[in-house]
Amino acid sequence: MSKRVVVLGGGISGYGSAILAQKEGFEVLLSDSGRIADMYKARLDEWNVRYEEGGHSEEYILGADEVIKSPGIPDKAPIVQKIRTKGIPVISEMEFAKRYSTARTVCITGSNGKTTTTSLIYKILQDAGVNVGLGGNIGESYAYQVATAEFDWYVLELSSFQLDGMFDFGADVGVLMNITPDHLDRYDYKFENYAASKLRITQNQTADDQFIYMADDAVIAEQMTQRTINARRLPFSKCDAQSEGAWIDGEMIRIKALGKEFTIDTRRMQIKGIHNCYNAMAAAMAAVAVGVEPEKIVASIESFGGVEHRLERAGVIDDVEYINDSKATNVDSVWYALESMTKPLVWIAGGTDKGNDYAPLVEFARAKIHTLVCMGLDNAKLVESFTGIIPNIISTSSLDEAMTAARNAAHSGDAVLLSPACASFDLFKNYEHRGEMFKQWVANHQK
Ligand code: UMA
Ligand code: ADP
Repeated sequence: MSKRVVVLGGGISGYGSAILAQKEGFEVLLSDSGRIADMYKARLDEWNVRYEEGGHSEEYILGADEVIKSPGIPDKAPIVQKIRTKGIPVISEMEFAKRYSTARTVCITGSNGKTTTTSLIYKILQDAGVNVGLGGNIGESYAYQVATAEFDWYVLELSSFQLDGMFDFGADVGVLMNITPDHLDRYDYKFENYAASKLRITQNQTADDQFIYMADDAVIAEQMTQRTINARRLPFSKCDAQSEGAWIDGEMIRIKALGKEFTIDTRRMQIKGIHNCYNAMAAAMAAVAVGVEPEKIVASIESFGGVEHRLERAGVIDDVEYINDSKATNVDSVWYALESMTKPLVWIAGGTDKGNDYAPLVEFARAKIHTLVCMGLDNAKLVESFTGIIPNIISTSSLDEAMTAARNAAHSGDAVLLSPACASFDLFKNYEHRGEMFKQWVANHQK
């Protein structure tokens, strides 16, 4: 009798896992408590995968040998609790798919900068002609690609939710960008649990692997003292010259890793701000680890234009620049946005608060922002946090209202920055929708 594999969740993670499980000859059921998108159903049908929607058939599921859980389904979900009580192993798409792939992996995690760094590494490898796939918390399902494509390398963006379901997976090249508070609702509101989840990026790494990490991050440093790191360490830092690693020296990034030494002129990079220097340092070292030549790495980094909704230039109206940073959904990402700004600012922020502490932003707010436009259904916390710090605070409850207020408050030579520090679910479907609406408004008001 073949092993019974149940896939929980029929989104992009689940449909790919179910198809791979079917291909590998398991008895498969994909079970979704809600609706499965038609696009995924069509592919499941193509592969004759059995699926159910609108509920989980408990009895069948509790007879599974292994469960592949989609990352968005919390451990608190009743079905997951029952599965765990029965002692059935629960793994993630990444753990499952890696078993059937011989491709090597560059895996990127962290609280902020994952998508930018993952995209940059992918671009460098593609530009260099490496046969590389992209997956994880970005793009197409990794498991679906393992079932249908042949790559030599994968660049995988990993969320903590995916890492939590990874046990035997070992990254050939692991990258840890930073650890700052986020998603605490999934970690019993314990920051140490979330931090420990991120450090799973190092598990099963051997001396032949590389671990690239941010050396300026105190939480990472502390976590590293608590576990054995077998991989070769390649730290990156904004200030410390490393015996092996990457650091910033004036306008130059210096890389000294795995026998290669080279520099990147930050003035030639299109992505701006210290955070993007961190992203470039991490990406450059990951590419060295894959075997790309330094000149190619430098050229690809210089031509990288960044990712949509991350400090993206949306346009200019009346000599005021509009910048879309809708993906900044936590305080740390806004800190880096403000750090990188050189013009006087009108700052649009707000949305669904995730328990934010705005104290780290106070100094930049005082120095750089003359107007805060709060955009959300409940703006009380933002207003309270910045009263007496930002001279002009305006409360609004729609994008149109917020944009009009921002435009009226901005002077020639200023910038209007949407960098919300909050999730978007009060007024928008998601952060992409918020960013699109912002850009649309700017486009509609440009002459
Ligand atoms: N569902 C159940 N039972 C439940 C709860 C939900 O069956 O009890 C079903 C829903 O009805 C839905 C499906 O589960 O059909 C959704 O699963 P999912 O939330 O895991 O979403 P996917 O579409 O499979 O996408 C997931 C990641 N989503 C989350 O972690 C929330 C994607 O990351 C990831 O790209 C994808 O797997 C591939 O691995 C997105 C994300 O927002 C980009 N990530 C978070 C972030 O970046 O902050 C972590
Ligand atoms: P993630 O995938 O981890 O959410 P993104 O690359 O999508 O990361 O960036 C999310 C937000 O964080 C954006 O507002 C971006 O400008 C900011 N950001 C990008 N890189 C970093 C970094 N290294 N440190 C802090 N913030 C960053």
